[in-house]
Amino acid sequence: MGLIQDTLDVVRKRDANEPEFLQAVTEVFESIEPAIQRHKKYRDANILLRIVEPERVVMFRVPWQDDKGQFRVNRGYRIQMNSAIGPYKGGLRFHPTVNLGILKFLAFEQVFKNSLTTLPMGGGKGGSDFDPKGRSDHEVMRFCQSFMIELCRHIGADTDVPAGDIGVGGREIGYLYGQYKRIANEFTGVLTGKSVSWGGSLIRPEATGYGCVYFALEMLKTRGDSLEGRICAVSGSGNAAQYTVEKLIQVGAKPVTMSDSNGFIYDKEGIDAERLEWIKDLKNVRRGRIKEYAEKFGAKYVEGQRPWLVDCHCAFPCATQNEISGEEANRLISGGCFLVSEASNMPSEPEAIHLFTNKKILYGPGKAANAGGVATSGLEMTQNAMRLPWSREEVDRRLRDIMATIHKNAWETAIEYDRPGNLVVGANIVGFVKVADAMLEQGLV
Ligand code: NDP
Ligand code: 2IT
Repeated sequence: MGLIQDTLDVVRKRDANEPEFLQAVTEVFESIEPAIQRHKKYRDANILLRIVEPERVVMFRVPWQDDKGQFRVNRGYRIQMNSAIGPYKGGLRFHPTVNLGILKFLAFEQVFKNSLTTLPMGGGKGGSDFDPKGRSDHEVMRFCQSFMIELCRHIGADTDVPAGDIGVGGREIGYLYGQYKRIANEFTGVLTGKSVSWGGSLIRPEATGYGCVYFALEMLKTRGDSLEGRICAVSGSGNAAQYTVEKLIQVGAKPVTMSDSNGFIYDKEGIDAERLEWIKDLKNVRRGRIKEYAEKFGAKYVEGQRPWLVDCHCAFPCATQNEISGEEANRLISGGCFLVSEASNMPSEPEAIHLFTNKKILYGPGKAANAGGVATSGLEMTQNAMRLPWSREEVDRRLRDIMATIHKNAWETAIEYDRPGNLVVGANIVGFVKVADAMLEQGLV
């Protein structure tokens, strides 16, 4: 369609050096074409050109001192993408590959994801090219404190509420929150993913992984199927992966792989609850490498490869963007895979998405399938505002309900726009329409 391609041309020219951002925008714009075609109001208001430009981008210097006393400098960012339906909301990523384009792609995805959750949250993302790997707790603390000295001017419980992402977990959120509190002299819900004893929500650590499995179960329900006895390939071994595996074990599935950036382990007996506890200690406390699992339990370790070589029924990418190529998608399908539920953001390359949708396997795109993390962050904000915590059961029930609603809305919208079963089209249109309508009602924003 002319307008969509014209807008994509503008973005391609303006943001030519941001390939991940262009990839995310192209996927969303091409899949919402039926809605743009059906509703003249979006064309008249040139809403695509407006929604693709961040409301605000902050970039800043983060100076810190390592344990040897050496002066170091990293680059910090916060992308405040869209606040049409609520305060900016989205995680912080600390990883050496972080740059403006990566964070813009993540912030853009976050806008539609947050809209899908049904909660009032705008979209944002931030982070730094700081690499926490191999750094002592003291170094991480000093870095977080320096990062927050600048970030604190731009955030607030009703303005912008960051959380974790790759390289930012409970430890980092603690240091960031402590520094914010010293500077602002107030105890508010300015970050989510906090510890339960000082304002965090039960189930928030579990939420991304649990939610991703709940979403898979919703997809399976449409075929009268379940995860019972299903062999599952999982990538990553961080927060999203650990709780995906935990829920898979609970629902009777058989997770057989996990990975990190060096390689993957294959345990054909299945990773059980006891072995998963060992992995949590390895990754969250000892901060070691997944290879050690193979040495400890006699499983197979494949260096330099991703888990998609393994025959499986279901795949749960939980590591990073572009972690399933077209070739790997082909391999997955020929190995018997009929379901992909994405806990990571944009894990499938465009060729892989085309294959999944053309072959009509059950495919849950990240912004729907991994929305449980940010949705539970929204529930943490609610509890902070009420100053009243909910029980584990209460939060888990709400998370389940939200994941079921996201699936239902995407499923029904795909039918409404003549793309039955296509949750990419369904989810992107649902996410887009709410934000676009809010922007139209708020005037030229
Ligand atoms: P963690 O930092 O806890 O874990 C990340 C995992 O992915 C690690 O095993 C890491 O391996 C691996 N990984 C990271 N980068 C790469 C890379 N470039 N190549 C290969 N492996 C890599 O992060 P999370 O589990 O929180 O995040 C994982 C994914 O889930 C991300 O895409 C994130 O955006 C998404 N997500 C996270 C949510 C959350 O609430 N945390 C919510 C929704 C989505 P290594 O240790 O070797 O780096
Ligand atoms: O990508 C994501 O949705 C997250 N990293 C979680 C964001 C949040 O605000 O909880």
